[in-house]
Amino acid sequence: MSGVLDHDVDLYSDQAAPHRLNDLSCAHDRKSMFDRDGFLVIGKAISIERTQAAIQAVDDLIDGMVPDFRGVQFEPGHGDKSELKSDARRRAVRKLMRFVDFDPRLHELAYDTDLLAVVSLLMDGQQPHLFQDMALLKPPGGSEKPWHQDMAYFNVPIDTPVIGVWIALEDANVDNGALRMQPGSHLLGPMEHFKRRDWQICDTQIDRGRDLAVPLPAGGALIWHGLTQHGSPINRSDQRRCALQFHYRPASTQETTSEERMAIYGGDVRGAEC
Ligand SMILES: O=C(O)CCC(=O)C(=O)O
Repeated sequence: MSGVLDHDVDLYSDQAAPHRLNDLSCAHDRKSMFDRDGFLVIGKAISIERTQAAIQAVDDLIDGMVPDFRGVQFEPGHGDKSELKSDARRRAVRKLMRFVDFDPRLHELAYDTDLLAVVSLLMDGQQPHLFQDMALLKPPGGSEKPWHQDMAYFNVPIDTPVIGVWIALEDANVDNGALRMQPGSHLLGPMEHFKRRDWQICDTQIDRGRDLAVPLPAGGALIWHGLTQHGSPINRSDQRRCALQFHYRPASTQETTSEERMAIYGGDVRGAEC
């Protein structure tokens, strides 16, 4: 659950990450940077035309143009969602879930061969399998996504090289909720998570002031390791910040259980303080 609750101002820094690769082809000789930092920033991952087509696809799904699609989630508040007119509805949506089989424009981005080649490289040559797709819209006033590790959400063995790919469809900047990353934090291993403002790392466990913001132009991408600590603050601007997020794991991965996952990540389960 995500709420409208505010967060400490110094929980997220505005200092921008220093390294940005031009395009996906540049990632091929930057695996050592990924292994060190736990993420790579790509200035231009997809063309303007494909970016605009993807935004249109997202807005079509929000507008109900695909009748069988049920994956729309709203920000808290906004009253009766069925009463919202198109523009207000687009500005009230928090996320879309599981859309790749409902729109070919989004499907082709998730299975883009240049992107999958980079993902495979970061998995040491294993074959990537897409197992989660989301659009994260962060409208004006949209909620924080507190600090977390994606691995705390997935029932996979702890050493699985899960790779997250986040593609900005609209410009992301420090005011509208660009992602924040803790460089090198994947090397610290799994962190206990707690149900607080969301399923998250305890605020007191965050190394404040060490994190880097990742502003991106539309069409840019951020690619990270499943253990890299990351989050995004509330959108304090009047601009929406729409992004696609895909998660890949090796095709050979054997699923574990929620109990096994909670034994590793479940802070409350173990009676830990937060
Ligand atoms: O897009 C965002 O603001 C947060 C995305 C994220 O960190 C996640 O869903 O794992």
